Amino acid sequence: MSSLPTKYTVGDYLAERLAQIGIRHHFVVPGDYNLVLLDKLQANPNLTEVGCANELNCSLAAEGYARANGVSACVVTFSVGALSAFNGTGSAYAENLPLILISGSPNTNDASQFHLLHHTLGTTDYSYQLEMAKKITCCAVAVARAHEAPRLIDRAIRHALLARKPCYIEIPTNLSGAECVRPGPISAVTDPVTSDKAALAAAANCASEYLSGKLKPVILVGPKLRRAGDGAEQALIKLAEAMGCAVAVQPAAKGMFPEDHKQFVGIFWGTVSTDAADSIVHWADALLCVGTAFTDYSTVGWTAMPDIPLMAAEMDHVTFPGAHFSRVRLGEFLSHLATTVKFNNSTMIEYNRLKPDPVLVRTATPSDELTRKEISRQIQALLDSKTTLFVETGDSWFNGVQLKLPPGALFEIEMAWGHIGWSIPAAFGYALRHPDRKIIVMVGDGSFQVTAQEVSQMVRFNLPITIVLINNRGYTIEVEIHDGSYNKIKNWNYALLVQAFNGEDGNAKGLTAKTAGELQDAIKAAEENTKGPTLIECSIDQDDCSRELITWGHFVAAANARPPRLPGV
Ligand code: DPX
Ligand code: MG
Repeated sequence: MSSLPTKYTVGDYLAERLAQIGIRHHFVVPGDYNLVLLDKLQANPNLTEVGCANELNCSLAAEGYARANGVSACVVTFSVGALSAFNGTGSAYAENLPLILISGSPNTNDASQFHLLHHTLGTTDYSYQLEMAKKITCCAVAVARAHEAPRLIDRAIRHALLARKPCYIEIPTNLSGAECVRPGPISAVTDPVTSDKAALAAAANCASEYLSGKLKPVILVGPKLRRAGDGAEQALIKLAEAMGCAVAVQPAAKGMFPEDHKQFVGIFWGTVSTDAADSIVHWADALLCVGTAFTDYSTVGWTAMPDIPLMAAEMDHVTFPGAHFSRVRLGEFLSHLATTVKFNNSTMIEYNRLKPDPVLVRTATPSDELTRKEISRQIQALLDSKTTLFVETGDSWFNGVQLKLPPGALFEIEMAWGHIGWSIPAAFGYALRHPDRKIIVMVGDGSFQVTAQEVSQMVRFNLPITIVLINNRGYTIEVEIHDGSYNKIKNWNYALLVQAFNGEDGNAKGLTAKTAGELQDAIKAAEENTKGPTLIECSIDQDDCSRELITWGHFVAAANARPPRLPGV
């Protein structure tokens, strides 16, 4: 094993910083602009290189790794690589994940000599990639001289860690091996910004006062709660118990408040909510929104946007009706508020009166044709405290959101960016960091076709991920929003395809299920396959989709179709 260098280069500097912030795997696709850099990263004993099939998948694998690890790195070549990796970088931005996108770039002499170069636009201005990266990262830097690398690398990484957003670092091909100083203390990059004490106390007092003047408070949890880190999830449980009120959770935050907690009242997703969460959210006279994200999708085409003034506790500030406090960290705010707030369980009392009875789920007989409901019933039985469930854009969102998470089970969804195909590379990246977890992916046929190659990395790394592929022969969610012949796709033999990825030494299994009994057998086989991924192709009727998807689709379609508003009208 190589050891840390005595003489540092730009590449060594970057490698050491990545290792120091807790990155153990870096995702790469090689190209001649980044090869020396890849050698330097490889030489660091604390980093493991993970090659991906293409840069889109590479960036999405890093996105998934950041979900598991808190931060990740994706290393690509100039333009032909980076422009594809921008997609996963966009996801990391929308989903609040610090992904460090690193791109090799042309030799520093080429721009001034007006050379035309391969992999570029065929003009002699090579700044375009940096300019593009600025729009989709919180900090984009291009190293132009080796002595500037430490300052620029540290600045980009620190910004990403603080903002929970991606950053971009561009390193010319002739600078990765150029000498530079060794890294200084890592605390200069990683030390968090703590709350301003006065602002924190004022925010907590203001919130307690506001809440004490209300009769029906509800907490609504959003996806930025987990992204905030700093113990925010645990602090929220303490706050909820101090308040005693109902706690509803947005779909993208499923699992961020324990579903077995007695104050959990379901997933608030407007008319497609679970457990009637919407009836209690819309009854509230104060809504404490913790890291929430209100989008057209999460508000069901704006039909479920709460119409009372909102109290918003964000990752680094809080805003109430009539007040705003900057530099207040979410975890600290929730902990502080838990000590000052008054107990008021009126919304829990009401919720317990109106909550629906548990739905009785019918168990299919083995010979019954497979249905969406039966797939959900069987997946539900698989979930345990070690499970992480990935749900892909499509009906898998709705089917997944309705499952009950046992304590310890985790849930991953990419609802803000919504890139079909995300779940395969993201689950792969996540699994490398959490090989101990039981990873299940619910994915549709259309989504699978986008990034199917990354199953081959699951094979390469012997990861026993279970992929439940729901084959409804097309883009069903799009059918519900707006139908057309473009929503039909070419059918594949998915089970055979994943076995093709085995080459001569892999352990992937591909199985098909057309009946309830076949699915049961396939799940058993998947559990026995501990040395590689198992894909179960579940064939269901084209029209077998959730009531929730249809309802949601109608409202989203209506929101999409609003005519342009004329100025002044
Ligand atoms: C598209 C979507 O088969 O799932 O359950 O059949 O809908 P369902 P599939 O995986 O199909 C997905 C399909 C085409 N969305 O219905 S959700 C538009 C879209 C997107 N991302 C990208 N391109 C297009 N979400 C990268
Ligand atoms: Mg489909």
